[in-house]
Amino acid sequence: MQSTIAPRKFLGLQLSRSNNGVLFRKALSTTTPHKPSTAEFPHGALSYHWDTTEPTASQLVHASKFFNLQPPKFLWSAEKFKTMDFGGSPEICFLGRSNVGKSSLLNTLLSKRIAHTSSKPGRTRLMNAFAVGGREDNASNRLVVLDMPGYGKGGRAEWGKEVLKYLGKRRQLKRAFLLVDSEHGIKNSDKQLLALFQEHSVPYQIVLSKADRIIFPDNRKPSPEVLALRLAALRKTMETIKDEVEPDPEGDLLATGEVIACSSEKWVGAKRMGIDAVRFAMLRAAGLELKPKITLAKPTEIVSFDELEMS
Ligand SMILES: Nc1nc2c(ncn2[C@@H]2O[C@H](COP(=O)(O)OP(=O)(O)O)[C@@H](O)[C@H]2O)c(=O)[nH]1
Ligand SMILES: [Mg+2]
Repeated sequence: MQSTIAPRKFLGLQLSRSNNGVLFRKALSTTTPHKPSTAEFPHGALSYHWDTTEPTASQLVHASKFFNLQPPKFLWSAEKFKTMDFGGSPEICFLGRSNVGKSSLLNTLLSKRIAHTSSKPGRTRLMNAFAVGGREDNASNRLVVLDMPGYGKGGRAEWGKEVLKYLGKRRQLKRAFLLVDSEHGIKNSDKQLLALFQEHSVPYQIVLSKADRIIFPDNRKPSPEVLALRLAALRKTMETIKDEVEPDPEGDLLATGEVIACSSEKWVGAKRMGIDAVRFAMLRAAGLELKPKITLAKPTEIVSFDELEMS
């Protein structure tokens, strides 16, 4: 590798002298990809909680460690519900239209390119299961995550049948995560799936994918005003989704009262957009999240009303 000393800038060119004294030049990119620091980016604005508590900083750190302590394990692939392996660990699955970013998100969440991704819709044809956390000999602290075939363009009806059986019958399933494109919102095919969740009493949650396309569409640092406008647009999408999944606030609710926007591709400082928040939501769905310590109040003597000394 060519090491350099004392680079100088001149007319948009970076002049550098290599170790052997030869001058070479590099064009200075005028479109340097923007890498905003964590401090300047309001990560919390990527989530909208109307019926859940926001995770604390230590819960997010715990979630990140849970997913990174050891590599995820591929468990099984199944085309048919009846050929799926049984297992005792809680399960969550990712569903959504073809190309919405399910497999990419899974790879990012699991910190490994373990699920197959493609720019062509309909490439995930099987239900694929991966294990996160836990140990070989102790599956109790383990989460099983499923990547599912997509529907819509590129999806196939017969896979849909098996996915439906899974949704209706799988006891280990704790929550289905429905991935919706941040730019396009909920489509008709998503609505059909929402109706199926209701029909089969499947708890679910919406996650918005590809949020980088809304927040950093040109991959450059926006001014604080522009960033605020883009975050407001994202918030509006999340509020619309709330209305779509929760038409009757008094009804029998299967929807988790939160939406998280994330990106599988965009780093903001040392973090990817929304990824730890999604990890936390997955753990909370399975009851594996870091629980806040509850400090009990000191027992106090209960005095009946009659015994109260009135002054
Ligand atoms: N900009 C952007 N593109 C993404 C993101 N996630 C996935 N993609 C792209 O979307 C396409 C489909 O992704 P994939 O994960 O295979 O979608 P799936 O069919 O739902 O599993 C691929 O070309 C990905 O590179 C994201 O967070 N941001
Ligand atoms: Mg896929």
